[in-house]
Amino acid sequence: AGEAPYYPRSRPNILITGTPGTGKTTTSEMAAEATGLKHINVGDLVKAKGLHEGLDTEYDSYILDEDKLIDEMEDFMRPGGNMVDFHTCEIFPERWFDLVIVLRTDNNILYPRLEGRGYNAKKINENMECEIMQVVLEDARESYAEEIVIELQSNSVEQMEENVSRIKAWVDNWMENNQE
Ligand code: DAT
Repeated sequence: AGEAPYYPRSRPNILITGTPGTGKTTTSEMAAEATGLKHINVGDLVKAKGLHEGLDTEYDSYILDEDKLIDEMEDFMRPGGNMVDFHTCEIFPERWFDLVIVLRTDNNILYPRLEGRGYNAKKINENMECEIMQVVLEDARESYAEEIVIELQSNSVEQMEENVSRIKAWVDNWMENNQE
């Protein structure tokens, strides 16, 4: 297969990833509002457009059709300007993203968040283990250039606000450095 062509972007694409419950959707919505980038909730997109192969009843989650998802996203990712929110990061083409944020939450804070969502015990345990083993962080470091992957703590509202400010500052800086 040939190398994918590189398209210069007028605005950056940011990936907000992390274990479920770490605050991706809340942070992405606030950061999208602050930066003018578009919040793309990939889980919602998968459901709305049927980009899956049905429900995994054991974990009560959809089985992704990755090829369909990438095809669906390519057109709006190419020009940039997206704040992409998803718990998995290694399925996307590396060239899509200018910044990858991995949100992290302490065990004693994450557990009640997941319980509060009404997840079954199996799903809670699976997600707790994912966070403890830093699965998403390691996947991000394997899938993207080291210098674009940033780990941010997301335990409190104060930290979330700080994270949004950092993302906003990063976008402002990118825009300044990427003007034609
Ligand atoms: P995710 O999209 O990663 O699954 P979410 O944004 O839906 O997570 O957040 C899950 C719940 O936890 C939601 O009720 C908001 C709350 N929450 C998330 N991040 C938080 C933070 N940094 N401080 C306090 N509450 C937070």
